[in-house]
Amino acid sequence: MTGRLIIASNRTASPGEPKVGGLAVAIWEALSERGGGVWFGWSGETLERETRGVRLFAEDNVDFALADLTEAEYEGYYLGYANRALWPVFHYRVDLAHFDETEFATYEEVNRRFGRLLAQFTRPDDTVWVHDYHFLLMGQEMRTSGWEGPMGFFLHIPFPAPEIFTSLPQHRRIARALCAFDLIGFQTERDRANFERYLVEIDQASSSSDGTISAFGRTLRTKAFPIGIDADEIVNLANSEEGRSAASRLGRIIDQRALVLGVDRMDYSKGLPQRMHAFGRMLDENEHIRGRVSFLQIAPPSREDVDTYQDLRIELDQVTGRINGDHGDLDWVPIRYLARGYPRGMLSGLYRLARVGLVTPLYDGMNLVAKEFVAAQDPEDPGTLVLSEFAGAAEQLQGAIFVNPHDIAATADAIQQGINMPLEERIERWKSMDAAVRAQSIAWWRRAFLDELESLGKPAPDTEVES
Ligand code: ADQ
Repeated sequence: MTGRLIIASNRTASPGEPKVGGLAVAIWEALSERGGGVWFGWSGETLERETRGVRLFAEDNVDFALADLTEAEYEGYYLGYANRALWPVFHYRVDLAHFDETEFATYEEVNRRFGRLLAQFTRPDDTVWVHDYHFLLMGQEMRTSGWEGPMGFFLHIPFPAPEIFTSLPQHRRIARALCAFDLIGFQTERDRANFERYLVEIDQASSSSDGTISAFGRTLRTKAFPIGIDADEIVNLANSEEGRSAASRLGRIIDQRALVLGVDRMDYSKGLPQRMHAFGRMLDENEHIRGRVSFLQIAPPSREDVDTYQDLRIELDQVTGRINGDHGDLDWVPIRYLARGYPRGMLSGLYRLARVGLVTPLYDGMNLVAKEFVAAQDPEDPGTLVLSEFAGAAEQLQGAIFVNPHDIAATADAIQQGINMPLEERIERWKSMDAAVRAQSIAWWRRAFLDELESLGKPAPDTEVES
């Protein structure tokens, strides 16, 4: 392909600043590699009433095109429909979902406005790649604005079973809009199959074994592209001055105790209270382990303007206090819980120090922490990974100790198994996981998606989408 790559994601990297984090680097490299491109998204700024259109910044051969949101848009589109309806439903938490027609109307309006803005930047030979649940309607808006070229979408979060997806009052509207894309990428085969089943069972679509689906008057391809990491980057970070000094700082505090480590955004999908209860239960049941193990949970608060997230913070404070009060001693605090983020170098050093990585989301699209934990290990003395069977990463990391995170007793056993696992078994399991992490890296992910999209060619001109 010769044309430019046009990427749309709700948040972009900051123009002119180092690109930090796997996804930001992957997108940046994809754009740079093409010799030119546009990265379009929300500027991160909210203005009281009027927005300022799109602001352009050039960095090397990439143009950043950033649009503001009004405060009402931020409330209805971002905090509202995206994070109070789509996020919980797509993570199987219909009980936490808040369905509000006016929030959906704002979500639709922002997708429309952003779709039109983005369509202005396209040239006929470009390729468009839209990311994530903030922009589910954008493809259709782009088609309505006249864009006929190749256009793909990648969903970073799970796609739920049709029985759950249909709880969204606007499920059909969303599915129809998604079918405006030529290729939809999912994290796992499980997600892809859920989407296909929804279209076939609810909307009488027809599908074939290669993931091609015909629905709403369009033919599109669906496929799983599990997102990955740059394993060598994590190895270098773990061995960097920053990584080593973080490990030695913590090492001094925990002394000779085995480190159990959790690193997550503070989100109810990550299963944090359940994980702490499981750790408490493991201490209850294993008197000999008390005083010999230390659990560090790093969880910076996110989306603090959404009530459910404030409730989670309160719950975590209580659970940790309770377990530490019950089990702690003069010279031992069982759980260290830090409600703040740390630089990637420090995290990588801590991953390497840990005996057990605890990654137990109740549901998760992929979970890159699981992969980063694996990559950071010392090949001669690797830690073990306790992994939720409901994380997308479970499809690839077969060497993990799998748990159902709702099963507190089984998770407690798994933590204990991780602490006590003999070196030989740890090495064997780690090798298989490291090979999987390296086989489907972040570079593989972006190339695989774009190769697939571009192999589909331009859609026929008569493939209009009904609105
Ligand atoms: P997230 O829900 O944010 O991402 P995850 O994939 O675990 O979840 O983390 C993304 C990145 O944030 C990782 O690189 C990690 O190092 C970093 N991070 C997490 N916790 C941190 C902490 N406490 N301090 C500092 N950094 C931290 C969404 C989906 C996932 C999917 C990703 C990518 O929910 O399922 O894997 O997108 O597609």
